[in-house]
Amino acid sequence: MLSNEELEKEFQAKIDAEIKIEPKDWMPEAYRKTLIRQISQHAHSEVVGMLPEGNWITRAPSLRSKVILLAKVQDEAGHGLYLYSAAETLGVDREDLIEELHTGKAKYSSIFNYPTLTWADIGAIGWLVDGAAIANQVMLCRTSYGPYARAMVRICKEESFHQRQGYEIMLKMAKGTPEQKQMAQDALNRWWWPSLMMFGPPDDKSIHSAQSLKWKIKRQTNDELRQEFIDKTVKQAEYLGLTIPDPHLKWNEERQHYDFGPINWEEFYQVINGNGPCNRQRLKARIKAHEEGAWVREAAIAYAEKKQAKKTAA
Ligand code: BYC
Repeated sequence: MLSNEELEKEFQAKIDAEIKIEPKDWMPEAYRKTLIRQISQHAHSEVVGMLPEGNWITRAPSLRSKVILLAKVQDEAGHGLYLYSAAETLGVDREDLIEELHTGKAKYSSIFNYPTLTWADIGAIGWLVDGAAIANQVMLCRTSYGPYARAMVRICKEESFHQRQGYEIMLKMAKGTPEQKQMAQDALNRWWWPSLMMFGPPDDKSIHSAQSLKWKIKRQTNDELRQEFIDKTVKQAEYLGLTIPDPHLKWNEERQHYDFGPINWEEFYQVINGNGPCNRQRLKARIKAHEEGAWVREAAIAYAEKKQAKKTAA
């Protein structure tokens, strides 16, 4: 029988050799815990993320835009389901994870605590929020835990469609009437900085990064991904004829990256600690939906049990 130390050595060797870790493989308890934390937070983000966009389904400006938005919001629910299922392979119960969200113990992405004030916000979410999500999630398609990596492949394909949906709205508004262009600019002004915060605290303040990089749960740091996102998005804003609300934004020839201004980390910590503009509203809406959906879960379980009983009797 191998000692814990030997098991850990074998585990790290597997990671270093790019062999995926699967649910029944031995893994350090801290690896399991980190994954449960990250995957469940990710699942919660997908589900809470339906709220700011769902707010605009009944007010979409055309049948076409309504159908597309409806499909996008449904995709987010699907992402939540793949991710809760991936978390369950680590030996946790979905109900317990949801309970942690509802009691405020578990985090979800800071970005969904901001309000969607106009239709242009739906464009900005697709363009910037889904754009930032893709930057982060492409890396996660190569994460070391098999079920998480496989879920991410499908999620990324759908997120690319979401990003296009948002950019199309922004393009239409930015090239529309002066009022429409102003709405697009206003949405960019409000969503730009919170989108940069999605990547998490700066590397020297990120408590989990070093270990997660060693275990290849993460493949790039928060700051690397944030920079990649900025570099890519500046050109897209230029094409739209919109101005990114950062007077310090400037191409740095030496670094071959854009320099950017200071991020308000005080605001970020306020938001992730429950004090953002919409935290209470979001949790209230999720709890209400969960309570009102109890009969659906009970009916699904009763149906499955009935089917199983029939099978056993046959
Ligand atoms: N918001 O040590 P760090 C979507 C927390 S949904 C809230 O760097 P880590 C979409 C962090 O959890 C996109 N909390 O952590 C859906 C930690 O606190 P705890 C969601 C944040 O894990 C619908 C503490 O700060 N994407 O795309 O190494 C519609 C220290 O941070 C945030 C994912 O969830 C934040 N922004 O790195 C449209 C991706 N940032 O847990 C779109 C998966 C940090 O110790 N997650 N914190 O209490 C990840 O890749 C990583 O967890 C993060 C953070 C990069 C987010």
